[in-house]
Amino acid sequence: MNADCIFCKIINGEAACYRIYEDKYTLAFLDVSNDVEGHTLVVPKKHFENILDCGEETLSQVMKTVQAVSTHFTENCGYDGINILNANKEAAQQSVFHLHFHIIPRKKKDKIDAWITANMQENEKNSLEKLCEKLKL
Ligand code: DGP
Repeated sequence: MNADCIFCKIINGEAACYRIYEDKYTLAFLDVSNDVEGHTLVVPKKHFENILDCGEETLSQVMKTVQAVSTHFTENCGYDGINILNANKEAAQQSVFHLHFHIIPRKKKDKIDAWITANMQENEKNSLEKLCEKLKL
């Protein structure tokens, strides 16, 4: 529990939300933006900033709920697909620093483009070979 965290307040009932699903470890609730129909956030009940500090067990509990809610949305709620989005750290446009995954329900003809747009010119790009050398784990 982090006293300054809005998602911790939602989890412990100090702040309101529209709950979609809850279990011992996780909570899924509608994103306040209401920008895409059914836009839902899945969070662990324990406070972690993001996937870089949360540990495997928490991540797997959260992903289990992401999968359960996504399955429910596609099988029972009339959506044709799902995007899962997640931001880690400010540079990646994380704005609430409590681990969360966005579930974005999709319909065949909704015209949403959830894919990242390229930000580099062709001549600025490293070859995949060089990138692989730099990045492989
Ligand atoms: P991100 O940029 O990935 O950190 O997304 C944070 C999301 O959290 C953003 O889509 C808006 C949502 N959000 C922020 N404050 C609240 C709140 O008080 N209630 C709910 N339901 N959602 C919130």
